[in-house]
Amino acid sequence: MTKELKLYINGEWVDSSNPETQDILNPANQEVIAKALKATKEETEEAIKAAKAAFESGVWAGRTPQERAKVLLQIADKMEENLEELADLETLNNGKTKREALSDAEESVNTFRYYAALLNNPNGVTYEAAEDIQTMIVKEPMGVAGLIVPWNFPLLMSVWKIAPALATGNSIVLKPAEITPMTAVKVFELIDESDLPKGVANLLMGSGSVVGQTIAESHDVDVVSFTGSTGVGRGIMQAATGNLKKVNLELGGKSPNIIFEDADLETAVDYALFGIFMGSGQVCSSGSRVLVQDSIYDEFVEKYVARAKDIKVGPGNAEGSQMGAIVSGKHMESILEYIQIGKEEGANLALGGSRIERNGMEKGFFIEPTVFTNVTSDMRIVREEIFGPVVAIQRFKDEEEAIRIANDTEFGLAGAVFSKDHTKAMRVIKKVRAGITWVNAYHLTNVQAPWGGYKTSGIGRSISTNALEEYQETKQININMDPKPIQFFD
Ligand code: TAP
Repeated sequence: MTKELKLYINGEWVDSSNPETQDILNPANQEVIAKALKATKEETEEAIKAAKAAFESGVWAGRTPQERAKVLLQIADKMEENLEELADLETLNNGKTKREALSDAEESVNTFRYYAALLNNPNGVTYEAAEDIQTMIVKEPMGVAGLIVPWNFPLLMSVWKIAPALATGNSIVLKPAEITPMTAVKVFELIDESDLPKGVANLLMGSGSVVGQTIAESHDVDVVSFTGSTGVGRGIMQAATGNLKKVNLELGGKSPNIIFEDADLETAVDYALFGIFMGSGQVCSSGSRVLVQDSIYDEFVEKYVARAKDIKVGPGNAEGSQMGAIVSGKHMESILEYIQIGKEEGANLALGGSRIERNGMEKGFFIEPTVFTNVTSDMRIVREEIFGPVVAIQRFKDEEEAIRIANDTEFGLAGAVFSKDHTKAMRVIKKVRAGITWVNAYHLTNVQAPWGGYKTSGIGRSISTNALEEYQETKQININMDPKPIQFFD
């Protein structure tokens, strides 16, 4: 029988009054793998109320950092024990390869452990502000954190929010993307087995327009952390104005990957492939614009296309698959539409461009690695986020032009530079207006480094110590060490 995914409110798995359910599909073959309940507005409000009551009772916020760390480590251990299952569920529901899913699952465990470790550090400052006045700066949890997650990294993006929000003593309400709830449900099953008090963590499946919007608008939610598209992010920010809740937005990108003529060509080609085709290009930080210096452009393209042609596309759980499925039929259509737009705009389609419907991929959503060359900055395939395995390779003359083209975008999420001249590479990367950057690499990152974008790519930072601040209030306490009248009106 198909598994039914229930809502998790106030420490219980519960039904919804909404008779409508969401079929959860395997994008590699369109098989229904589960049915998810869809929370109503009232049920969303109920979950928020439960989170608020748990926060106000102090069952979690009132625990010592060491006690909270212990629970985070418990959750990490349980996730580690279930690593294979988490990875399999992610592959099944999102379409990514098992290798990618395993790496996400391992990083999720690391993330819980990292925040547990941070809790053992002193947090706060105290200083003598004036004679007999000692000032303390303390950090406090915000209250209820609304966490809204996209479908491209359903597990890792959930954990990137859950771990710092819980570490800092908040209660949470998590909404996964409607089409990819499988791993979030598994994480909550593990949370349910841990010592986290009831009501602190709540999980709601359902639509963005009902559940997501209710979270963003609720006056009982104190901070909303959202990862998703720039368009929806704008709406979240507007919805948050009612109670002026804190907003953390991780949004889209159209990131430049600049390859200079003095780069190690093999390395640059290799990372430029990894930069866009990892996750089938459904990665916010993808290097979807490769900028190559004129003098090596043709050689680069030749090598790049030859390597891209060899990428083995296939079901994420099939032996040898290097690039998995696109998450949904709807998203696949949107990518194919962009490929058509690219052709009509006059870009040269150097590789791919079609859906794959052979070799066991007949029923799934698969797209060939697609390479456009001879593109210009005014083309929509260069300006808009496609969020698929489609790369645009553009020419530049010199350093100045590379920087100008790189920054000619509304986004500012990521960027990279390839050159053996480290001084030049540093000079250029410092001028790229983006929050996540690399020199002679792409996509490599770690939980200790803040993640987020400039410009329309977002506000605030995920992971690292920065993420603690996203879920904390800061208070100054001024202590009079020698209480006597101030005599201001004498
Ligand atoms: P969105 O359509 O923006 O959806 C993201 C989440 O927001 C989903 O849970 C969605 O729910 C929910 N949502 C939709 N409408 C909402 C509303 N009115 N109010 C509140 N929540 C709402 O993005 P997506 O298609 O899932 O993901 C792709 C986008 O995310 C890309 O642009 C990508 O760049 C971006 N992304 C960015 C990052 C970082 S770190 N910057 C990471 C991953 C993805 P439903 O699923 O129910 O619609």
